[in-house]
Amino acid sequence: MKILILGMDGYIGWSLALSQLNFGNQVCGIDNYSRRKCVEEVGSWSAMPILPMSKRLEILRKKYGDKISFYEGNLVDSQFTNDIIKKFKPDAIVHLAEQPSAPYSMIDQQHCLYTQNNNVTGTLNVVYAMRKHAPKAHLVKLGTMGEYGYGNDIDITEGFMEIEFRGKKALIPYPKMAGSWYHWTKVHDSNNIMFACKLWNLTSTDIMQGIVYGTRTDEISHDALHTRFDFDEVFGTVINRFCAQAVIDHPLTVYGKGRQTRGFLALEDSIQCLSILINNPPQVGEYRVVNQFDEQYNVRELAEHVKNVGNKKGLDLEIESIENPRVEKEEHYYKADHEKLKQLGFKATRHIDDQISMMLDDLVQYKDRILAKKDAIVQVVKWNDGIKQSVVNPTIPRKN
Ligand code: USQ
Repeated sequence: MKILILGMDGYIGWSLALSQLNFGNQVCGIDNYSRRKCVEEVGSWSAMPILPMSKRLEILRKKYGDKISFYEGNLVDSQFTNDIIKKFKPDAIVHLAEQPSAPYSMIDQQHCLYTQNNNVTGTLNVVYAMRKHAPKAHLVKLGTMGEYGYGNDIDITEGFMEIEFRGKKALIPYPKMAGSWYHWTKVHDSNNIMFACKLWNLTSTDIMQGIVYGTRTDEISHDALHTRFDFDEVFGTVINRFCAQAVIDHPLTVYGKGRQTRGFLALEDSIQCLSILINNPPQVGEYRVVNQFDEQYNVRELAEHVKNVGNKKGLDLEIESIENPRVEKEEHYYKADHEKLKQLGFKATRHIDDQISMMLDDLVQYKDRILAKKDAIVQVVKWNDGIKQSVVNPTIPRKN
């Protein structure tokens, strides 16, 4: 198969490229290196050094020859997006090329606008280019579990739900109640892709993915193949941050009560899910939604896992509850379906404690690099500048 990976230089994009090449597929990657630049902007870097793309490609070409190609460019440039899709004629387009950080989108108006424009315009350019040059391709789009929001009083279904209203039944998209400007971009993308499928008979899988963690996949067999690993306040995600904090004896930073519950997935298993979806496209013209995560934990439980695994390695770790810089529920009901991938054959292969153990072993080798950017660990992005929250959700009308 011909697989176009949008965002090949990223955490998941690079790991996916290695795996798809290993399967014998032809891979074309694109990236504008915005992740490297944005992480630098917030004063950090990847804990494990990653090679520049030119060197990454040298390594891949030695093993896979012309099965790998790469173009630097930006999806917001519609000409570029058109040209790539026209030239490569992909069977599947895996779209990972978005600004992925909620805190980054919350820094200020400029960062909000950048995130919204980059993500929404980029995706619209992709569907327009598909319509023109690859209408039969399968768009595998990375959305997020955060599109549904956290703190729903009812279970979360996979994309659509049945309702009965005033005596009639209907299947409707599950309500979206995202919690950051970034998460809202994914909602806008979902709506736009659903509409494009209806309008032009395009085929897409929209993946509501949970939080991915880990330092490696099976294909990352030596240091030169490392994927990036962020631990700063803005781009690092919670388990990865806790592991990086652990190896430098920094207290594990639990925001608020720490009862925020999320779905989690090891990097290796995220790649497994993407491969399953690529190999099992939906019907032509279908807009399919899958919830992609393995297990759910709250943030405090995760900190306990990292602490316990760390203790066994002789690390004396402290869990610190700090003021929550975000506007989010710190305790809530959470139950989300995640059956479709299992029906397609997904089986989790990684246990969280084994992964944490491996991450600690990997990261300890780069302790000096994490220490060098220690200041970037502390949270400074405040989501609402301290504006007090109303007890009643202001977006829901009060009853008189
Ligand atoms: N948190 C802490 N301490 C920290 C960092 C985070 O308690 O040091 C808490 C946050 O307050 C939040 C939870 O951990 O309640 C998750 O935060 P996160 O930074 O790990 O993840 P999030 O901002 O939700 O975003 C990440 C990815 C995003 C993806 C999303 C999936 O950056 O691209 O869409 O996870 S999900 O969370 O399911 O929406």
